[in-house]
Amino acid sequence: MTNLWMDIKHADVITVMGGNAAEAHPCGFKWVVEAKAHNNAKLIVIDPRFTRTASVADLYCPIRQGTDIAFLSGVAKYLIDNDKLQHRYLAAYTNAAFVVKEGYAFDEGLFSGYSEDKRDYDKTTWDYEIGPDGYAVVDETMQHPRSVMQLLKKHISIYTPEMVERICGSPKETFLKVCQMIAETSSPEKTMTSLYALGWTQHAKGSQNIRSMCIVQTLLGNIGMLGGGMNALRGHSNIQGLTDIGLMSNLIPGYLNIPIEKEPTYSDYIAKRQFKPLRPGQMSYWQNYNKFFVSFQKAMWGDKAQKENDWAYDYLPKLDVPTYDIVRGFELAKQGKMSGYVIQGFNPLLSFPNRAKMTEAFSKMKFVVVMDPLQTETARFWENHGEYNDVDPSKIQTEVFELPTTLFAEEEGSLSNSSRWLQWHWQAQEAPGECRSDIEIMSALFLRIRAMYKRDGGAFPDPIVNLKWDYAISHSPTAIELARELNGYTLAPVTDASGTTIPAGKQVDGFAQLKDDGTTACGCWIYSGCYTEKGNMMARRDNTDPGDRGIAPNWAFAWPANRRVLYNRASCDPEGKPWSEKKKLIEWNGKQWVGFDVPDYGATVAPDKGMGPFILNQEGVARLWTRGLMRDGPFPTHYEPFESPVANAAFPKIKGSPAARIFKGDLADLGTSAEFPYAATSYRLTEHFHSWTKHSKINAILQPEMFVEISEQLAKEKGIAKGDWVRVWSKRGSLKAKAVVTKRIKPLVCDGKTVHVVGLPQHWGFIGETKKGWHPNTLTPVVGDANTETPEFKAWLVNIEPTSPPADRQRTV
Ligand SMILES: Nc1nc2c(c(=O)[nH]1)N[C@H]1C(S)=C(S)[C@@H](COP(=O)(O)OP(=O)(O)OC[C@H]3O[C@@H](n4cnc5c(=O)[nH]c(N)nc54)[C@H](O)[C@@H]3O)O[C@H]1N2
Ligand SMILES: Nc1nc2c(c(=O)[nH]1)N[C@H]1C(S)=C(S)[C@@H](COP(=O)(O)OP(=O)(O)OC[C@H]3O[C@@H](n4cnc5c(=O)[nH]c(N)nc54)[C@H](O)[C@@H]3O)O[C@H]1N2
Ligand SMILES: [Mo]
Repeated sequence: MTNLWMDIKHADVITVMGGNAAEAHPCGFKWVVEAKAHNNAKLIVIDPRFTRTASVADLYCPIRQGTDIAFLSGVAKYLIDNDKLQHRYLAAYTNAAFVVKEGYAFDEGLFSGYSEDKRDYDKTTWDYEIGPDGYAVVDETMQHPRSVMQLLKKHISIYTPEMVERICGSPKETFLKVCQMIAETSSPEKTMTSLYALGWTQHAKGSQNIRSMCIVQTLLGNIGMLGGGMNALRGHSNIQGLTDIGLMSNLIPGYLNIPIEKEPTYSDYIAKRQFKPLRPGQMSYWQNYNKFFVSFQKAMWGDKAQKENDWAYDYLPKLDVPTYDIVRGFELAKQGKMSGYVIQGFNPLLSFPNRAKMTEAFSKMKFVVVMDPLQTETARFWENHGEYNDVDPSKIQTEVFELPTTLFAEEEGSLSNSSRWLQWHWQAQEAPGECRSDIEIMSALFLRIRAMYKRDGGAFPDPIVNLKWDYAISHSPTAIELARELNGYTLAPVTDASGTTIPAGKQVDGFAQLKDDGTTACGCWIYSGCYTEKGNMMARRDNTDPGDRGIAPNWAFAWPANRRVLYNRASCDPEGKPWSEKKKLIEWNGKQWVGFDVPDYGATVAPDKGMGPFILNQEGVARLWTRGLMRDGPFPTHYEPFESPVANAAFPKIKGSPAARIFKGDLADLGTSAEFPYAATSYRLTEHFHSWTKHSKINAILQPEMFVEISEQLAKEKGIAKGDWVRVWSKRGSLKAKAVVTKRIKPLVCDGKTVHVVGLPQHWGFIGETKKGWHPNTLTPVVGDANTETPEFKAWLVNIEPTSPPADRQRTV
């Protein structure tokens, strides 16, 4: 979230699109209810299904899954055509006036530089024109034909209300009502918050779905504002923490990156990351990258990371491909090139796409280690469960090790929530049986591996044998020890910007004190400030909220620097005065920035210095056009899902997202709308959490078995009655479930064709207290988002027919 949960209460308009917050975030959703009750806020829900969130909306608009870019580009066009823009914000805080380099082009759905063979772009032309002064060229009139504003107008010109209806199946009148409600917030006094989750991310163009709304929010001046922002409602209790800590093959904690093969030396690596300002007077905060990086290396390898060995740069792996993401991992396993998998809190046999492929991949591995407090289908992938898991164990040689772990309530530590708050929690009870915490298991594993390397040597044992591991009990580091390391500490006396000298061996106050000369260590720079000399900031529980801004600065710790609303400098006009007194977050008092939140800006940088509010960006402003930063284009473009019921009405030649990676076998596994005419999607229910609550009796009673939701119209066409057993199948697999025939799903008309939506909730498997059933991933295709590789779980094709119950569910008379 750019903003935070409590901030939603200040919104004037709330758009839930690409998520179902009432169902999946029922506790956080109370802030939506609060905004409706006390701020006269209007709730808009845009979803293929009439959801629990839609049931309390002021306006519900149906949409075909996978078409949000067309819809939101249509909204942006409406705002521009009807002059519903926050003009001063647009001119001062966005790149609307920047001039793009000659050579950049967009034609028939493709940007300049496309290579069909590589399914990738050469992005050389995706940049600004650079003037003789070394800075990006700006045309303040925004009239230059290559200014971002003119390019944007042209790019979205095709998304008329008629085109939106053709692509999305959203009735034109409802679409226009949505536009009008959203347009109200172009006033500096009014804000809209955008709440989204997987309905946007789980598409081959997931990141661009989000970008589309960023464009809308930027045109409206809603970023950095109270009750505004782009707010990703996160998944598992610590999934925000997972991304922050960089648990991805291409990341280092704090959104730094793992080097690539083409960066063999530290100087190659760092030259590409310490971005120089693109406008006079900008901050470009990533210029501090080296301080965060060197401090990270010191936290990892202590004395072994020295200036002389480039801070142990050689200890880091160098990627030969963009990522070793999970999709690639299972592809390699299927090809017999990945022989083992240590799985920690993950049940991929159910939660990853194309079950048949997953089973094949697991069957080819030598070993699988499952660390989990519960039994999972993944740990039992080799076991025959009749038609629910029809495998032959005698043909599977994979060795499976199950290591029982503790659950969050059995340990202390911190969880990072969607608001970027690091919240400490305390142990509630002792763990049962022989289970151990994840930390203890990983530590034991590490200590044994290190001992083997010390004993036997190897090609390059240095990164492992030299890892700094100085915890009081080496096989059991405590959560506090780890938190202190993430915060960072001094290794020698350090003088900060205010001239204060901090002695060696002290916790730093924040990332501003980190150095690139080896005198500080820090595990994750954005978490710096969470555990200082004052103690555990994450354990703070003072909910005092001056000015009722929803900020509560002394409750837990928010990254970065305990800042609650990102880009909050943009809540003031260029002179430093809040756009709206009612929505004041910070202001310039003549000497410094003061207010309810920690300023996201140089604390004493005066407004007349003209520094932009988006201080991490080289240009200091928000990007309507993203240069070469996205793999699939600087503007979002409507592409159909890889399996789609209709052709692309905007760019008929293009199938799927042109820059999304897809492996050969997975491409061959795609079906067509002739064989599989219905548009399927998958989603959650409040009563279950993924596949683990099926172990709990109460949840199993509340939602005992798998079902499939279809419209009354499709049910009639297919001769399916409420409660009948149906078979749903795709090119990749087949499952059985009971039919729920509902008014909540209605057929859509897209480009003159009736499209039926088939909905599959995703909480059942073959073990646990619930009835045996299938996960929708028996059916889903393997293709990921072009930028993140998140699988396209939300839009694929199926067929459906009435069927007989599974053998164990047949009634005997
Ligand atoms: N009770 C409960 N809560 C949970 C979870 C759980 O399992 N149970 N899981 C947690 C996790 S890990 C996550 S990531 C979050 C997910 O939170 P959400 O994303 O809110 O959950 P989903 O049910 O996947 O909802 C997606 C919604 O998007 C809609 N949708 C699908 N495709 C599209 C599309 O192309 N466009 C639009 N506009 N809408 C679309 C679906 O109809 C559905 O209503 O929930 C978290 N909360
Ligand atoms: N078709 C379809 N597929 C999807 C999605 C979708 O919307 N549609 N959503 C995707 C999303 S957003 C997500 S997040 C994934 C979820 O996919 P998974 O993460 O595979 O699903 P969970 O069932 O939540 O599995 C988490 C496991 O962690 C275990 N666990 C809990 N606490 C601990 C702990 O402290 N330590 C350890 N070691 N284990 C623990 C639980 O017992 C559980 O078995 O599914 C994805 N798959
Ligand atoms: Mo998730």
